[in-house]
Amino acid sequence: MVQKLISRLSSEKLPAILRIQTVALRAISDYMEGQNVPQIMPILLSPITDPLNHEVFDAEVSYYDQRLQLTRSITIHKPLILMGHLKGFFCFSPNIRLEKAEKSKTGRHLIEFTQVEMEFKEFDKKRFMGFVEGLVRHVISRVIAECADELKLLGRKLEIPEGPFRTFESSELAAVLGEGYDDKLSETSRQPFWVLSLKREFYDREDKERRGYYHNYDLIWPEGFGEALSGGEREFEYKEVIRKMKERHMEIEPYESYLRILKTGNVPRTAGGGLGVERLVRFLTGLRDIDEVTLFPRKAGAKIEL
Ligand code: ASN
Repeated sequence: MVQKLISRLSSEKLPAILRIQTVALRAISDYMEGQNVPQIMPILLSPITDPLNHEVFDAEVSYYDQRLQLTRSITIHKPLILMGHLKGFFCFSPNIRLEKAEKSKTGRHLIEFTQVEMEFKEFDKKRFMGFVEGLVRHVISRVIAECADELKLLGRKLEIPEGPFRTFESSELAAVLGEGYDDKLSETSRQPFWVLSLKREFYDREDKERRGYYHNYDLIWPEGFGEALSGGEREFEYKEVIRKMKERHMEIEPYESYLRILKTGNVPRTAGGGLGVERLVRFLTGLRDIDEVTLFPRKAGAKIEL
């Protein structure tokens, strides 16, 4: 096992991967700054975190008489940050998700990863999707321009995707392709695409006139690289949030402060999402397994040695 770690850290691919990652992260920061979007620091501990729409093991710590969770995402916190004068923000947000071992098969699930969290006041899904398409095109064009040697070493050919990206309704894809429709379509696609309206966590907005329709989206990488980003317009009304929490049989008590803030009516309508950094690097480098872009193994189910 130690030998494997040694060869992994000595691989000639590593400097190339890290150079591409460095250029990509700088391109993200530049794009945000160009659009006047400030950066916030991560939120790592909170009594509440993303319930997610799949099961993971708890990652909790005790602090005096409190139980704090290591954040699985900061999605719940994001709209609250926009209660005042801030119009939007982004964050390189590290997350812990103690995934079940079966997730290792997807090639894109880590138990420790970083996502680019973004959230904007007065954005609807269309505006957010346009913003993200600009971001993706900017990042890819920077990597093509600045990392020719590294891409060559990795045998990776990248193209700047044309916009606007195609959009598909999840229900239509499911009817044609069945389970795993996003991965199946990703395999045969040459360009990133969006999947709309997925039944997900309580915080994504459900249409009041059309129950069961969610104003959310996933961005999917092409060439079989699968999910890149998920996000949505948010539920910002107390009544809707509480209804959806009950529908999902969630324990309400830990969310008390959050709910009290919603009840004041100060939380604005927002839209946002989170773009996986390691998934982005995996796509840019063309490496098939997400495990190849991290320094130490952090794959679902992996034994953590160092
Ligand atoms: N951060 C994502 C969002 O903004 C969701 C997630 O990480 N589960 O919607």
